[in-house]
Amino acid sequence: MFPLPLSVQFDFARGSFTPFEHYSERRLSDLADLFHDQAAVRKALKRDDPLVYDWRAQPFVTSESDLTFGVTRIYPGQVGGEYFMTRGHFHVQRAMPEIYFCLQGQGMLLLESEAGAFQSVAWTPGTVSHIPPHTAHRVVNTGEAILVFAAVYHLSAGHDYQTVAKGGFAQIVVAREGKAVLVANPRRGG
Ligand code: M6P
Ligand code: ZN
Repeated sequence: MFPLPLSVQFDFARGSFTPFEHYSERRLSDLADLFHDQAAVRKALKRDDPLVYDWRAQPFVTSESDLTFGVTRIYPGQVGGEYFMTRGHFHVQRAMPEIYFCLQGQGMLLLESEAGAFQSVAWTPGTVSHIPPHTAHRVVNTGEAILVFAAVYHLSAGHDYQTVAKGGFAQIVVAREGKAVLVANPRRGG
């Protein structure tokens, strides 16, 4: 017997797939601590609490090494000039890698190793990025439309949000004269 399901179906028009076992969403209030301009976050939250991103995941479970397929959709938007983004995480199992595949939109993948080496990768539809072991990863939507990306990772990898939450990534992505630029993260000091 093969384990079920063997496949899910991605719908390119909707930027989503079925069936899926998990669905979650993150609003600005869930992510308030992520953004560098806390006054801008408070001001924005007085108006409304926009959806920043949602994701769906389908674990493919066997009796051995299991993979999860996920699709994350980041809505366009900014707060304090900083673009909407995922929370970002290390894997609890630090040696576990991941593949991200940009399906729609424009964005940036931020990578930072445990040793503090930082790198950014510009994304357009079709970019496939490898997230190496021991590397924190975050995706930023720098476009004016939704950014959709697929992820494949080990089910047992786990999400460690605490390490990133302490100071964020080395650089943040902000809008300057309508363009996305990377600047040093003021919360990291130095
Ligand atoms: C991708 C995967 C998931 C992750 C999701 C949202 O689909 O990396 O594991 O949960 O994006 O990103 P984050 O957990 O960093 O908010
Ligand atoms: Zn991950």
